[in-house]
Amino acid sequence: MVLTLVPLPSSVTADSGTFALSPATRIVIVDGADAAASALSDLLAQRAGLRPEVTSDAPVRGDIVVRATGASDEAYRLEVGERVELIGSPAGLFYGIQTLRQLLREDAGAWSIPRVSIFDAPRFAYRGVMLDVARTFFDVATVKAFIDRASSLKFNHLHLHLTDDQGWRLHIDSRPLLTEKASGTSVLGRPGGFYTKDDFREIIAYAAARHMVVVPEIDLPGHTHAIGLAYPEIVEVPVMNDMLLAQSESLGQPLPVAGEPYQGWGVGHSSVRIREESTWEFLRDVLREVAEITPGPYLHVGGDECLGTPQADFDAFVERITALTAEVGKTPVAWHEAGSAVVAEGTVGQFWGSDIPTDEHAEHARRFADRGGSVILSPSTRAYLDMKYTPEFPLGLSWAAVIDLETAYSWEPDTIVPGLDPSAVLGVEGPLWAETLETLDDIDQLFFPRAAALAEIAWSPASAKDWNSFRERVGALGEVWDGEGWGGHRPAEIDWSTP
Ligand code: TNX
Repeated sequence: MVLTLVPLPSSVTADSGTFALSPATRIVIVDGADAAASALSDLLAQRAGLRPEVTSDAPVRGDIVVRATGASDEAYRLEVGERVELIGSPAGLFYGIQTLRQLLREDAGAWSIPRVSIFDAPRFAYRGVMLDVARTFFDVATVKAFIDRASSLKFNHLHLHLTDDQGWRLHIDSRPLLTEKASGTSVLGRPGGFYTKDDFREIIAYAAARHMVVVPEIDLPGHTHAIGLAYPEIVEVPVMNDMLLAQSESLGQPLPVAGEPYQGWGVGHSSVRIREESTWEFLRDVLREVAEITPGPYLHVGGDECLGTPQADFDAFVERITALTAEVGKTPVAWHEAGSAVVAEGTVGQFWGSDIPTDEHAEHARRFADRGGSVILSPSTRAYLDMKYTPEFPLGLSWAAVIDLETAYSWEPDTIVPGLDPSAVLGVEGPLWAETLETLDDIDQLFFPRAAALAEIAWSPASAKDWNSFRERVGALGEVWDGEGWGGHRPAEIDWSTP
């Protein structure tokens, strides 16, 4: 029998037989595993129509026991036999429940779980996905739905790309014009929007309950056209580049005009005024407020695609903005270009070059490790969730690559950047840029099943990676995702019928 698990656990043994669920099945809480018990009860209600009694009585045969260890790691143990025993830290119990979500099976109206013995813990500490809410604004409900999907695959960081040329999406009390004047539109005439601080706190709490840490990004010093709609005195006039002009021409998209909302998707034309002290007053206010409402350790400050910015200005900016981020109490994260500068000690670099990097990209990525930081791998030719699956796929872009499922699966984070010590690899992240996305269904189309490939790279031991095994296991997950009401693409290279 194929165990339909993605990501594959670090150790799993399948026994014969099943554990049958029935209206008499109880959930027994041991040592304060209340949150896990209620998450499990919700899962069984939603998927199997059962509402098990939750109790702290002594467990008996036929019960599902959830036991909290109080550890702070992400490991869990799951034994399914005459009863079910799930043991772990709070995060571990949550991941054990995601494993159960994938194991639950229905046969002629009866629900069961195959007998298994699992010990599981992740390979990487940082397992991220990114949603671009700047190019297309997605409301709180959609972000929560995205968190549901990502956390089910054991991702533990949600990077929100909150600002870009097309819009500013988070309210800042000290700079109220940002959301008043610079959030009204998205790319290509789509509606805009923004999160109030309460909205943002709601997203953070929803993510935290699913063991995901929110990483807010304020993209600087480029990708800042929208700031000019609110505070024109701190941004430069747009600087055109050949790629932008060619793209605008071939796609029939508008070019940026200072002081007007930008609705094209070409990049590299905007910058804040790097040498103005009023810019730094603005940045201090913004970063302080973002840090204040962000419980997680990271604050992403961008650094990508500053095509019109002189190198010396860019480097000076990066040095100062990463220092400022540390000053407001957060670990800075920046796209790998920022490695050209002397980043603050401990800054995390996010590599988005090709899986066969140019010497310059690799050099920039290594600089973060030289400064005591680490690197998140998001090679755009493998991990970008916004690339098309096939040249004809209706959604997504293809500037980096066309990424079918096998391409998304078949890469190894430790060896992407030559000369980078594997101990400096913090983890991986799949960015989902939103130039071509309008709805949750569009998000699902690009997310499922490729995010499952990335999840296995992020979580499972490198030695367990096997395309044929993955292919079989992911095929069986189509039914699970359907059962959750999650859509997605079902590429023909996979057999989606249940074994
Ligand atoms: C490159 S990746 C970008 C984004 C675009 C994306 C589209 C990176 C750091 N910058 O501005 O949205 O390509 O795939």
